[in-house]
Amino acid sequence: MAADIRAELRLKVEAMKAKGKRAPHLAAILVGSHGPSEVYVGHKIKACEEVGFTSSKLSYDVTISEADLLEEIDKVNANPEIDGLIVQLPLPEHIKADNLINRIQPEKDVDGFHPLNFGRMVQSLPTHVPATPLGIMEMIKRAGISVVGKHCVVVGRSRIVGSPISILMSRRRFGYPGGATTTLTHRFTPDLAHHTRQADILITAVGKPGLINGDMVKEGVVVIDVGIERVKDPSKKSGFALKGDVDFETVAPKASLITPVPGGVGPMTIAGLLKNTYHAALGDIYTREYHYHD
Ligand code: L34
Repeated sequence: MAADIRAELRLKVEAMKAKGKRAPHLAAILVGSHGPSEVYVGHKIKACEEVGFTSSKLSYDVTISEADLLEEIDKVNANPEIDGLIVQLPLPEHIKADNLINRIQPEKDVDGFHPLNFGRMVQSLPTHVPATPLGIMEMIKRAGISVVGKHCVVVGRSRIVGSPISILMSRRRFGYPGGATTTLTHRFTPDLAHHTRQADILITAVGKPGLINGDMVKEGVVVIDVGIERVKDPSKKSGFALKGDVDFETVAPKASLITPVPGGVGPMTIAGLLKNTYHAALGDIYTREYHYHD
């Protein structure tokens, strides 16, 4: 599906260029040398190349000050040749992510993290929807999964995934299926399994490998695993294996559909980011018409 989205965007970019417009341009700020972030940003840059976008990887030493980073964001904001800007998270301890995110011009905030964009999403208004939830909604739509009236259980209430996906699944907006009864569980939920067993659609975004096992789901469940952790594995050349929140071996036999890790939500997150960047370049983020589904 991610490859399909990239192919669709590639055609749109070609059409844009044929009309004499420049290609969409994504800039990504990366601070320090956090292994997974380097991999993820690398995949984002590669995906930009594949669809014909221009990209800029803006890498800074771990010692850079917050004030200097704010200046770098101001430069991107003022650059009319750049449509989208993301600040890859996590950041070093001495930098407050919110201060950087709040500085990004909302039209260029293709992560959808700026309070203005997040607030618009909560109000069901046209906006940049965060990339991972957007990728998940796109996946649900393309898989033809029926959502309206179903019970969706979300595990984890993060700002990047859990909170926004719980809102999107309960709504029927942004052109995506929705209208689920949604339960949002988190670290203070007693008896997590009581809730997960009721899920028609289970979305986990926690970062605890194996948190969800086969005893915790019902037959026929649709499982979307957003977790991605590096677990020591001496048999691998890298020394680690990637693991989601879901114990695939025991859950997959009961699931009607399940996403793998890797090769599931990760590539769809990148597809979501590309979609947002395309719309940032078109300039229709706040005026776009959305259509209801199902
Ligand atoms: N600002 N920070 C910002 N925006 C985001 O949307 C993210 N996220 C999360 C971490 N920090 C962020 C990502 O980009 C997670 N994330 C992300 C992006 C891509 C992939 C995974 C997470 C990805 O490419 N996953 C591959 C395997 C990657 C590997 O080999 O390590 C996959 O197949 O799942």
